[in-house]
Amino acid sequence: MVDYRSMWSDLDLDLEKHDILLQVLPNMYESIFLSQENRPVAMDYFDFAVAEIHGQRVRELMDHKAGGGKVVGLYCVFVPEDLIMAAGAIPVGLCAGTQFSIPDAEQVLPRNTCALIKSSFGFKVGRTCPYVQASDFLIGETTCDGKKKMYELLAEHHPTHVMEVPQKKTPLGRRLFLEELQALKTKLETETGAAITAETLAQATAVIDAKRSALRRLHNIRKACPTLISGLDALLVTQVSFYDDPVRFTEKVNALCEELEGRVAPAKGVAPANAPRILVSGSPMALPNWKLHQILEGSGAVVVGEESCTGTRYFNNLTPESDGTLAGQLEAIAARQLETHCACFTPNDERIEDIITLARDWAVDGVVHYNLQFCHTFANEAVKVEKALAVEDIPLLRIETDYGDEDTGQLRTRVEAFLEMIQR
Ligand code: BJ8
Repeated sequence: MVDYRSMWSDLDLDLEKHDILLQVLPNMYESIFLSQENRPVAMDYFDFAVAEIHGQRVRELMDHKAGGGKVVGLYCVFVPEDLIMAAGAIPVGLCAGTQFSIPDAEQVLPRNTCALIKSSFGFKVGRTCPYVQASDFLIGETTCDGKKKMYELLAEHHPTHVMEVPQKKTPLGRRLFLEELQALKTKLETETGAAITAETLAQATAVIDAKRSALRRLHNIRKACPTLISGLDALLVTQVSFYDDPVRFTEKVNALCEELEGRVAPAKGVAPANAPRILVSGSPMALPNWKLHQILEGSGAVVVGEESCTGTRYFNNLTPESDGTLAGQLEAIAARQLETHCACFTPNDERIEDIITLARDWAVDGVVHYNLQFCHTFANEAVKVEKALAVEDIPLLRIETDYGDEDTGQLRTRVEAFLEMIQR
């Protein structure tokens, strides 16, 4: 086994606390993922990517830095990875999905803040995430109020650039976003010393589109009945996409898809054909947040899709054709990013249409609306989701939770009652 301690020490991690985190993860992973039956062999790579999450991938980032490259940390899918890559930097989506980092955050942030915000902030102030430590700077965004105020505090601990995301997709909002991308381009060029050109940007966009296409391919495979891959595994693949090398990742997802496509004819599923099919919709599930999927699939359902930023909102949109100039490419990227139907927008009716389309096309028996506690945007939008699904006669279960275990028993009881109601 490779010893990464000196690398972690160079990154100024709190080694004692970090050891505790590393002790918890393998057991948790083994009981949730490795115990699943009929798993595709190609999931081996993703198991490896998680096992080495604080090891090999961080080493790759450090090697890149040693060669003069930069690493840029992000918290939201509105930040375009391809623009960062076009400047020769590596983008990494930062961890924000565990209770482990929350006590550190609560020393500073109000307790009644969404768990995702607290978890990401806690990783920085507790010095337990090698990715944030390896990042030369962070890019925040003005999506929800909690996040944008947290970034002000985060900037006291780590260089942070905040880009403005409009609240409405009006012509004015679109112009603002395009200007924000131009400002981000300038920032990236200043930090990296590299010029972003039409060529470097086209190459980077092609890499990101290929990654998204592979994830879309996997998502489409989940239409099959019986289901060929568990929701837990599919969610894990999307979570890994935020920090892994994009070219290698795309290859591995396509290999997984090939294996799964070979399982269609023999109908080699991971659950019985009559298992209730669930679409999860709502707040993102940042690594290692597997709580809801674990409860749903542990209760006999299969999750066949995630309408979330760790799901379709991340990979559904490819970059529209541009005229090939740098200005035209930036416009295309802005258009792509603004197709993200996040609850931070008003109105955001496209998201409701997305949920209904997914529910129909993936033949789901019910939708579970997942809301992180204290996330007001998704909580309020859930009212509209509920009304729209009632009109379509699609059963809905609304869940509000955080990263703790205290409500697991209660959630399981509610999930089991829901599954009984929708049982085929
Ligand atoms: S594009 S969903 S990744 S902002 S859950 S922190 S909204 S209080 S995460 Fe998000 Fe970008 Fe939107 Fe997607 Fe705030 Fe809500 Fe917490 Fe949230």
